[in-house]
Amino acid sequence: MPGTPSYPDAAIEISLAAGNLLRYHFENRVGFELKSEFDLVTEADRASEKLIIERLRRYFPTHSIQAEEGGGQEIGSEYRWYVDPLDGTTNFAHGYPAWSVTMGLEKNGEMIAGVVFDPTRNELFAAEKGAGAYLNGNRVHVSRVETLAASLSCTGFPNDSRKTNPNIHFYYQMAMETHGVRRGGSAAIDMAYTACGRLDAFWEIGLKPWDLAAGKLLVTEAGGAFSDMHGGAHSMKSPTMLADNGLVHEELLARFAAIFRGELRHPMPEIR
Ligand code: 2AM
Ligand code: CA
Repeated sequence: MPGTPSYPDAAIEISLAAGNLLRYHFENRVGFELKSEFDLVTEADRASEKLIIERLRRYFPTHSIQAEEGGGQEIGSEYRWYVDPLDGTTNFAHGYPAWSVTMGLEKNGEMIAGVVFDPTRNELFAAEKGAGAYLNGNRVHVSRVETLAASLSCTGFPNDSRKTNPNIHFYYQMAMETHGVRRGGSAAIDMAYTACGRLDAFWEIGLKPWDLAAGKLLVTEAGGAFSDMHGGAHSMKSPTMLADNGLVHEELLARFAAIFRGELRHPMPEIR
């Protein structure tokens, strides 16, 4: 179709437009409703998704789309867009400035383009398969930190499974053994930060494909490692994920293996 942008350019153009719409909602404190006990969905999630899907359909009518709020359609294409119209809705709804719009394109099961846009800081992270990862047009790489002890990592807790989520054990152990663990609230931003070296590692249990599709490509194109938390290959169906700079990968997996086995280095201290 004449005037159709390339896949990365389309992802950039559409996420900028959606992000600007989200920023308007954020600044005007548009109200939110409860999806379930802890799951928030705002008018902004839906407005952003509508904008993204309309534009994707216009540019690429034959592509499948999987979007968090359900507006996409699986149409059996070799191309599939994963869309999170607002990643970090809880932060957004509370007025906490750490949220993003993210979208990634898969071809025959392999990520080929991905974007994470943080409208609060005007930071656009973009990656294309084989062409590297970029922040506002400048090439980025993962960090060079070599040990877990010297690392800054990050994790998150999906809203619907917090009571049964084993991740608090990983969070606790890592917080005791490293420079610190952040809990950002937008998995897409956390992976983008791992790609550009602000974080050395990010892991999470229970993410959905739209949360991590773009982040996965960003981290691998920035020279990092991406696997599940046992060190196996990560697929969109994997229940766990680990992204890191590659240098701390083996040490991190060894610590995770010990935590999975219940060998906690720091047992619960007594409260005096
Ligand atoms: P969201 O804001 O788009 O829901 C927390 O690190 C991450 O978990 C966020 O990216 C958040 O994305 C995601 N998340 C929240 N609830 C979730 C759920 N029920 N299932 C999967 N991911 C979820
Ligand atoms: Ca979302």
